[in-house]
Order: sequence, then structure tokens, then C-alpha cells
Amino acid sequence: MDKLILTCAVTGSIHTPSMSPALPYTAEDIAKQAIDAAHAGASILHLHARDPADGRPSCTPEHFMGFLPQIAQGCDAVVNLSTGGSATMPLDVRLAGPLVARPEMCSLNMGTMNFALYQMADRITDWRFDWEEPFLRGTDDLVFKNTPRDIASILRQMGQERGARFEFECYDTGHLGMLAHFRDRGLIDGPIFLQFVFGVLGGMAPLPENLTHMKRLADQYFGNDYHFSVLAAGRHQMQFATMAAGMGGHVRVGLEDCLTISRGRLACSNAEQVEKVRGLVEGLGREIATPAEARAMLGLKG
Ligand code: KMH
Ligand code: ZN
Repeated sequence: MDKLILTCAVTGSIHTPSMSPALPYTAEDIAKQAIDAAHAGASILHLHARDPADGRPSCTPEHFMGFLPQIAQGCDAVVNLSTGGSATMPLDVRLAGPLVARPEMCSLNMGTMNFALYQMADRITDWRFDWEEPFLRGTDDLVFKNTPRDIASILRQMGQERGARFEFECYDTGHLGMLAHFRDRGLIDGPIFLQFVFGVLGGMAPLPENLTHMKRLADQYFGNDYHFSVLAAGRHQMQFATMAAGMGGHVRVGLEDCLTISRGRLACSNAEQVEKVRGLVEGLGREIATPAEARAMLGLKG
């Protein structure tokens, strides 16, 4: 089996600082937690920016540049900037920072979808939920817009014009079909790095059957020319990481996706989750890829 590419998604745009004291939102804390995660074994850092005044998601160049130079100095992990930003933002706002920062990698969400909530840790314990829960109010009418035109625009501006390669975020089977469509149009070449996303209401439920089906479809669409990674939001995070590792895939953890380290216990840092998943996947016999090995596997410009 290939070495395992471990991505850490450091802060995201879903969780709020009021949910966990460990969630980083100042430039210093985002940089420190990212560097610590890299030293703990993360080959890729998936990064969003935040406004340090209140922790609100931000995509401005200023907020990205608050932490990117420190991260580049402190570690050699692959920097992967979100082009998803926050689902509440229009595309031009989401792209403002990544266009200026010119990362070697960025995310690309492969379809428009409802983005209702995370299956969050212990707040939400199954698919029945209470819309009166304060966390959920405001997410019950949220559309995450990623039309074919949006996708083509990101491929052109970030890929063709700036040389980034992509973490293709696939929340459902149709997103693989969309990706194959762009590959057939000649706008995407391999090796393709798929991120299967579980646990967002509006995307796939965190069920093992969905993971095996996504893998089967990816084999049909992309043959040997792809790698897959798995993230599961909320309390399924470590189970799905372990399943992915056993299936020859790669894994993503981090406080963007889940705030806990075990049931009912908040993680104290991103690095703590990286260390935990590293122990799990090494226990299965998988070796973690260094950033240089990840760059070679994914065809990154470095
Ligand atoms: N928040 C994750 C479910 C992005 O940043 O482009 C997906 C994500 C999207 O990471
Ligand atoms: Zn993200």
C-alpha cells in the first residue's frame, strides 16, 4: 500500500470559538496549531482564515497572510487553502485570499448542496435533531453553491493560472460524476486527490456502505489515476479514518471537522487529533507520508 497522506484541517468555518477553547482563530494560534500538527505528522494543512477580532470566518488576503509566512517558516507541510471559505459567502469573496496567496494546493467542492449542519460530536447524536437548538438555527436554509460554472472558474483561476492542485471535496456520488465530467473536458488531470466527506446533512451519511460505494465508483471513473482520503465530521471522525486507512486510503482530521478527541471530551489541540490518528493508522501497518512524499504522490509543484 502507498504511504498514508495525513491532512489536518485546522479551524474551518463551521465551529465557533464558543464551542471549544481549543479552536484557533487568531493568526498566532492558527500558525502555532498548524505547525504543531505538522510536527505531529500531518503531511497537508487544510487552512481557512478567521477574523481575529471575533473568530468569524474570513477569506481576506490580510487574514490569510497573518499566518501563512509563519507556517512556511515553521514546517514544510503542504499548504492547502480552502476555496469553500464559508457556505454563507459568494464565490468571489471565498477566492479573495487564495488568489493572492497562490497555495500549492486548494480545496474544490464538487457540487451545490444543502449544508445544514455537522453531526457534531456529542451535541448531535444521530440523524434526529432539534431545529430549536441554537447551533442549528440559521443553518436550516443554507445552500452551499458550487455550480459547474463556479467549479470551472476555480479550476481556471487557481489551477491553470496559479498552478495549484486540488483536494476535490466529494459529499455525494454525483460529485464524482461531476469530477469525471471536468476530467473528460480536459480541465483536470491526474493524479486526482479525492476527499470523501461524510456527516454533513445534505451530503452522505456516515455509513460504511457509503464509503465502499464511493471507492467502487471512484475505481470505475478514475482507474489507477486517483487517491482517496476520508473525513467524517463529528463523532465518526476516528472510525472513518480507521476504515479509510484499512482500505488503502488517506485520512483527514482536525478541529474543522470535529472538536472532540473521544466521546464527550474536547480535543485540546489539532496536534492531539493528529497524534491519535497516527497511532491508529500506524497500528494498522500504514506508514505516514512525509510532505515531500505527499508532494510526489499528488504531483504538487512544491
Ligand atoms: N468543511 C468540510 C466539510 C472547504 O473548505 O472547501 C469541507 C471543506 C470545504 O473543508
Ligand atoms: Zn475546509
